[in-house]
Amino acid sequence: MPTGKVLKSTGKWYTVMPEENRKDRVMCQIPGKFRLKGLKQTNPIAVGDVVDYTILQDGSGIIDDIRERTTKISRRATHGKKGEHILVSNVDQGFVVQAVEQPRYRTGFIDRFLVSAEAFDIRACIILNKADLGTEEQADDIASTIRIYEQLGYDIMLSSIYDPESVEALSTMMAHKTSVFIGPSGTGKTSLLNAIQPGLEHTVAEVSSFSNKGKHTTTFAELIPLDNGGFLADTPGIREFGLIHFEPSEIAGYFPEMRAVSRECKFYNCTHLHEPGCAVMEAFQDGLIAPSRYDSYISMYESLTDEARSAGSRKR
Ligand SMILES: Nc1nc2c(ncn2[C@@H]2O[C@H](COP(=O)(O)OP(=O)(O)OP(=O)(O)O)[C@@H](O)[C@H]2O)c(=O)[nH]1
Ligand SMILES: [Mg+2]
Ligand SMILES: [Zn+2]
Repeated sequence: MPTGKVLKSTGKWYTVMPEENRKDRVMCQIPGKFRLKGLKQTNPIAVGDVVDYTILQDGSGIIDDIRERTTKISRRATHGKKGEHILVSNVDQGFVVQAVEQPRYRTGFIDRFLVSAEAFDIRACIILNKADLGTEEQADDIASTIRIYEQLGYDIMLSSIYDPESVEALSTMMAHKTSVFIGPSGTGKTSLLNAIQPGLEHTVAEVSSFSNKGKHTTTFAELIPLDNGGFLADTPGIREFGLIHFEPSEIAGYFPEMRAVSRECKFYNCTHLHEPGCAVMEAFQDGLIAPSRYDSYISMYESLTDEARSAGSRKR
């Protein structure tokens, strides 16, 4: 039975790349049993999945089995649907793509992504794209943002589709690895993909039609085989990275700068929000934790407790 990688899913059809031929594509469908199996997920088969399939007489395929995922990046399902939505599976590294301007980067988005990447055990990198749009007055702000993440051990880089060196640096980081771009609409994910892999010419928004609200240009996640031996998944823009499967008490453990100091808190179940003898709040006051990071922690903690509360009241 042939094995392949799911590159794209458009509802009914899955585009599968056979393991032995990166140039070939087989259009596959899934039998109903997968829909049942994937009850907790809005998508039973995700981009990046490795599947076994059978070729039918008309040349299309039927997916028979799915290999265990080594990693996955999921976020909360949107549009009022329950459960998780797997953005991509079997990835080595996730790039959170933000823009210097249009739309201006938000550290809250970056931090939610980093927490998820820590939890999913995926290497995380941060891209600040559209560096060419940076103004003099922003320079300090950008430099201090870069410093915050570098000190925490994350890779963070400025890029621009008009700066070939930055594109080359990204491409080098992706060689022989599976990577994914995640970020708000309009930050330039597809543009960077097109720059990394010339000849693709995937649709990007026209500069004139692009508003800061973000018009979604990419509508399906797609995994692209790169000439450098890697794979890169382009995904549709998302406004917020919805956290999944977290207890509020777990969050601090996914903030590297809070993880170590929180052991010194007076109370073992310290929330680091108001308790006396809290080592995290002390570190924050001493300037060892960046205000933007502590803000992100509070915001994530509160959104998860709100959620737990409303889930509890639904049950009653
Ligand atoms: N100045 C500048 N503009 C850029 C850069 N990268 C992308 N753009 C522009 O930003 C707009 C949006 O780019 P896209 O690549 O479509 O953005 P996206 O992140 O794929 O958006 P969605 O598919 O909606 O999630 C386009 O008009 C691009 O030309 C850059 O480095 N500098
Ligand atoms: Mg796009
Ligand atoms: Zn504490």
